[in-house]
Amino acid sequence: MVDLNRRRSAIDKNDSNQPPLSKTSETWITKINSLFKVKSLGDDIWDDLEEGLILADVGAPVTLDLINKVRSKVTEMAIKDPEGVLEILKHEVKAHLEHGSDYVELIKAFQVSNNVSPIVILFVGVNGVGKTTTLAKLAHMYINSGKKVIIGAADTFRAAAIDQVKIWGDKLNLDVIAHSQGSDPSAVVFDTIEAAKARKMDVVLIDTAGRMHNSTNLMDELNKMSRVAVKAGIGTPKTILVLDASTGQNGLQQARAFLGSMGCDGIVLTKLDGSSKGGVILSVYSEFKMPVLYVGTGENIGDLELFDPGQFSQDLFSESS
Ligand SMILES: Nc1nc2c(ncn2[C@@H]2O[C@H](COP(=O)(O)OP(=O)(O)O)[C@@H](O)[C@H]2O)c(=O)[nH]1
Ligand SMILES: [Mg+2]
Repeated sequence: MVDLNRRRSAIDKNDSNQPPLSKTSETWITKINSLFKVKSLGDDIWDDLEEGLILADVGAPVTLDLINKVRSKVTEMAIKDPEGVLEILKHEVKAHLEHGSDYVELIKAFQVSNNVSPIVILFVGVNGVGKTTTLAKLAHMYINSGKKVIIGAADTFRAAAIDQVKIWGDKLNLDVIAHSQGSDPSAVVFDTIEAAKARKMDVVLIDTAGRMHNSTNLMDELNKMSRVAVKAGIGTPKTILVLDASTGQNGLQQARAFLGSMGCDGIVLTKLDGSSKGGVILSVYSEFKMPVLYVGTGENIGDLELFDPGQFSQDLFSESS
């Protein structure tokens, strides 16, 4: 079982100097770590490991894949000591999170160079996952690296959604292009891009809705927003899919259904603080064929981190956990 008391105390320590990702790891990997704190390995180890990974939200396919890989390496290398097996597990988790060169290419895709036409990023995902908050956090990151950012409030489903973007815009001192509630989201995208070109912006961030007010298909609408950007002459926009880690495997399925045939260019996994068991991060690639780009670790503007697979797998199995 996942130790919720320990989890809570980790959250209470939120403001300590501990790196946020290690808070996530404290719950489930503690349990898995303890499986290997024995003198010799029993026959139950693989079943216990499987249970531990599933409880940690890793998801059955990835769990089985990981265990198969670890088992065959352990046999091949004739490893008998528990610590040795744990080392193999760490190595396989890291390899799984890195996915070869995919991750490095991904980071490059979101780097913005000056003096070229602005990059447009659409934030998509089901309701409540943290799209708007993530947009604001990413805006903050781009501002900190000296980029000029403008926001389009294309979630026109609720007036409150438009207000939420405006509030972030005020806080960050950024221009927000907004129309009235119920208006055409693509028109907002068009106006935001025109404003971006006129004001020589580097980055255009577009907030979108998780659903539509009318019978229009949301996917059609998102595709239309993309076409608007292409027509405006600044190339195909990038799409960031936002996922909520606290909804675990269900959240991944929901997002997959939501995304349908539409692809995405990057994934942000939010709410890795809170009650998230974190293991879902290992299933993201299997579902979307894309590594996680950023992780959200709180509700504040600074609570977004570039995901570092090497560091994450270190944290997961660190001695302090
Ligand atoms: N704890 C935590 N809360 C988050 C995070 N990201 C977003 N939220 C919260 O999740 C709720 C929904 O976020 P919002 O950005 O409005 O979601 P949207 O409907 O997808 O735009 C808000 O209360 C946010 O403060 C995160 O990384 N950690
Ligand atoms: Mg929103």
